[in-house]
Amino acid sequence: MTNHIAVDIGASSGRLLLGTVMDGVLSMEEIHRFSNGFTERDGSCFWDIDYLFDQIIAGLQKARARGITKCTLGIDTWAVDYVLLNAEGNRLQDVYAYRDRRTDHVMEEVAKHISPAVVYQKTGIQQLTFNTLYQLYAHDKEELAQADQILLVPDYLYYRLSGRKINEVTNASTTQLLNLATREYDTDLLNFLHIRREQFAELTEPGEVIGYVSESLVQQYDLPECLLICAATHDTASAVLGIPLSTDRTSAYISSGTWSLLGMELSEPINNQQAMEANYTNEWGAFGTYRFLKNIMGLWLIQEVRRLEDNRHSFAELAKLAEETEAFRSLIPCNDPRFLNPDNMIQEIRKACMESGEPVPETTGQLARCIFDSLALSYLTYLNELEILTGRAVEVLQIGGGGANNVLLCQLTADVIGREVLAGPTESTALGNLAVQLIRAGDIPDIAEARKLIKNSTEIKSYHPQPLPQLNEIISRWNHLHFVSTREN
Ligand code: LFR
Repeated sequence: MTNHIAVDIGASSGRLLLGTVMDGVLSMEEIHRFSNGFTERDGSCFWDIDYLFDQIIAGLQKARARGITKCTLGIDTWAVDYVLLNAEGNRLQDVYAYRDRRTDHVMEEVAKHISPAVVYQKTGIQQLTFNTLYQLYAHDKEELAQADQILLVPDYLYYRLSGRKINEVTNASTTQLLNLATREYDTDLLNFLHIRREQFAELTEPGEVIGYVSESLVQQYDLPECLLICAATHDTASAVLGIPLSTDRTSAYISSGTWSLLGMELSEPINNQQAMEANYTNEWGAFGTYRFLKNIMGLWLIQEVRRLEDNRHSFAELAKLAEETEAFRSLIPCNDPRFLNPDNMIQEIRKACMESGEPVPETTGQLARCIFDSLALSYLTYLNELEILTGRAVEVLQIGGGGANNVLLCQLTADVIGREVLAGPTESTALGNLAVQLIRAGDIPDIAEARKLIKNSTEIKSYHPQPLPQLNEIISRWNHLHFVSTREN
């Protein structure tokens, strides 16, 4: 029996999970969990990357203490954020967090020099202020020129463990610098940023072997012998692999965590005018797939409310408070950029309601209810768009990630979209990370088998739509809010 370890680090927490396959069942055990978050310093937002590296080491020490002497290991994290290294392989800067406001108006600035339509035609990536393209444009020019290597966050963590520098493709595609046709970094975009190709590392596919955790680390910290496999290092790429997508019905997915990523797995990208106007993205997936999806603000909204209330309530309590509150009382256009990183999320929600004439949510329950109702309605909007853009009628919506635990949101989603929702697995990201390791190790042949294994090994709950009173009125109220917000942005 082989031990496989998934390092899965999200914007709010990280963990190491141990996966093993026995008698056709993939079981997972958490070995180590830690919190994550960016901190503000002098008005800028940064991740503590050394802390994250130390947590991986701490998790591996725990694995060793349990008697694990050998394992494979894969890493996934959020996307777009980068580390600059000098020629000695040392970091040149603190790692900016993507919600940092230095890119607030950069998209407009870049559009003056290079047309967004050209960028989309080349890359197929949606316009988000925090794409690496815009972050690098906003970066100190001198420092960028000095950088010997540019690695994304998981690439850097692999580098710290093994000494090898790679750019894993599922994550590299979120830079908005990869060309769909050449499947390489786009020369025009690199020239525009004054970046040389050599500043990036070799593009590497999920499943490739990176090497071993260096002997010096193994000795110093008493770690297991650990073979590093290149996972689908973008957490959303792993999450989609880890959702056992239906093979007999047309299904869309939501990877539901800090973000709600709503989309479809495709074998060809869609980068036509219509997709560009709707701002859908074609992120590269493992095994020749594309994640045709939309970023929706997601559980970040409720995470912020919770944080501002000093974490007084658990997420389960917040869902319960919402459930006890009047439904569809206040709605917000939750994908409006104003919610990306406001000074105070609670005030921003209240302000948005005041401005649009919606009743202002006062209590915690009303705030939570407003968030869940608005999210469910935004899923309907983007699901409808997805169907038009792909020309496919979606029969079932599959939700993976922490949001699959939220019974209220799952049922609301089913009710609003009028279709079955399949919720689970909640650990889809770690499962997708492990799936790549299992395929590489030869334990399973391909992703179709991996998904069957995941389906047999995890709990998936079905939600059937229930009639909602006055749904049509609610939808037109929502459509109006959504329309005004998209027109203004
Ligand atoms: C989800 C995610 C999204 C990406 C955002 C920023 O965790 O990776 O896919 O758009 O975070 O990196």
